[in-house]
Amino acid sequence: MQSLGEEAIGSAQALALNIDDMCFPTYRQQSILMAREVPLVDLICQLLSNERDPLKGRQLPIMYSVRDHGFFTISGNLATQFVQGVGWGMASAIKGDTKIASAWIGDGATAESDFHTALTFAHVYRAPVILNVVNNQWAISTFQAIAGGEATTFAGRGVGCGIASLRVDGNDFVAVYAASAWAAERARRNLGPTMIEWVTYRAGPHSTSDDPSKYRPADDWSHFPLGDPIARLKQHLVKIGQWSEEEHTAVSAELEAEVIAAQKEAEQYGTLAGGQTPSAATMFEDVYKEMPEHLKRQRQELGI
Ligand SMILES: Cc1ncc(C[n+]2csc(CCOP(=O)(O)OP(=O)(O)O)c2C)c(N)n1
Ligand SMILES: [Mg+2]
Repeated sequence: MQSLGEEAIGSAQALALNIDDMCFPTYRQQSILMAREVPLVDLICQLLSNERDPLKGRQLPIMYSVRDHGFFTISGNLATQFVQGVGWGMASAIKGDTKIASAWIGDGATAESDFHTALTFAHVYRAPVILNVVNNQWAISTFQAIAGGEATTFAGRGVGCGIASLRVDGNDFVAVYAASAWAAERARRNLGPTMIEWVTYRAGPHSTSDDPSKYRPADDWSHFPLGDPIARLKQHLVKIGQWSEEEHTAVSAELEAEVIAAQKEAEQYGTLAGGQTPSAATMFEDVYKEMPEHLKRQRQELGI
């Protein structure tokens, strides 16, 4: 799963949050991990399911889980993030804490009942949560209008539930930061939840098993009026004199080298073909606090 075309959303919101605020992301907000400086090597080791995979081969490759960076386990079950994020926010408020939650959902997944349940609970209990709806126009091959995004906006559903709601250009990094900071401040001051519909475009395929040319014109993204978030941020910074073409080229090369070096390092701990996977003994660990007798016996039978 990629975030091509949607990079600004997760990364700018992460900068507007405190490090101990809890994010309940979908697979499209991997940029939160990068903004929170989770080592790329760890992420790549999970992609390779190798001996340093932090989740020991128990999760799908991109379904990260980084508790100490406030990144709740990505779940393949869509919309669960909304109810979990609202519940976490309610718990934080009940404890008298000032930590807030940031919950994420896609346009398609708003059709799940969890979305509506989360809105009701967020409103009724004034949960300190940012309810992010990423409207990237597509739910695999299904256009967002099928989930109701044209008859009314997704943000409009929050208004119907009595929740302060915004519809924001998700490809404008600065706007994402500003709207997120406003919503975070409201949540922290106990003024209640905020819903934000981020309007963006899923520029890449849904996943590596998807071929978008089967259901949309190949050049569709180039016609999207909100453009490319990275190019726009660059243009803005150059215009206000905070950045230059030369700096951009240099940093792009630096980052590319960083990614390649991280990949090389991760591959030393095993590749998909290399067979350096977590030992079979690890499948008995981390399930029970004290390993029950029958599991100890099974482990002995395997001789590991
Ligand atoms: C509850 C549930 N229903 C269906 C699926 C299958 N599924 C996986 S991704 C996806 C499309 C989701 O689209 P959207 O919510 O717009 O998110 P996006 O992929 O665009 O970020 C579907 C239907 C699932 N994983 N979970
Ligand atoms: Mg979508």
